[in-house]
Amino acid sequence: MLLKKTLLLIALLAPWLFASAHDYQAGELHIEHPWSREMPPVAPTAAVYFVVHNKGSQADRLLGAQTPVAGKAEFHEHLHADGLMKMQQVQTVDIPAGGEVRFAPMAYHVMLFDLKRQLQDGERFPLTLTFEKAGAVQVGVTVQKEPQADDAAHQH
Ligand SMILES: [Cu+2]
Repeated sequence: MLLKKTLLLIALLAPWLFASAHDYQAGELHIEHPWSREMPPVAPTAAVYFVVHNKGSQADRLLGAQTPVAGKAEFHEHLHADGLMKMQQVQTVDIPAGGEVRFAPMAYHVMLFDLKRQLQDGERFPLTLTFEKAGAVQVGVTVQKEPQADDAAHQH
């Protein structure tokens, strides 16, 4: 009896407990916790982060991203060159078989240009990611003030 009640309680609480840890499936790919940091109202750009796990035996490749909230979305990587840190556009991102690629601050990110409005803490906006093999998948990007919830979500 007690066990049943406990399970029921967990089932009821789970959506709130894991509200920030959302994920998506596209074929053999698993896309974990897409998020973006809230930017000041005047900021013309924002960045989107997530982790792509490839559970399959074939490599895949991220070819493009699109969202209705921005005029343009590009893949960027961070580089250290001559003691400086800069970011530069990459056309595609390889997702190795059985591996994972982390889009995170100071690493790969999806850069959004020509934002049509401020993205605010707590909202979720759609982003379509197109993969060479897995095809197109729409994910929901959660806007957060801080990255902590994301870090916590990955401690497993
Ligand atoms: Cu960038």
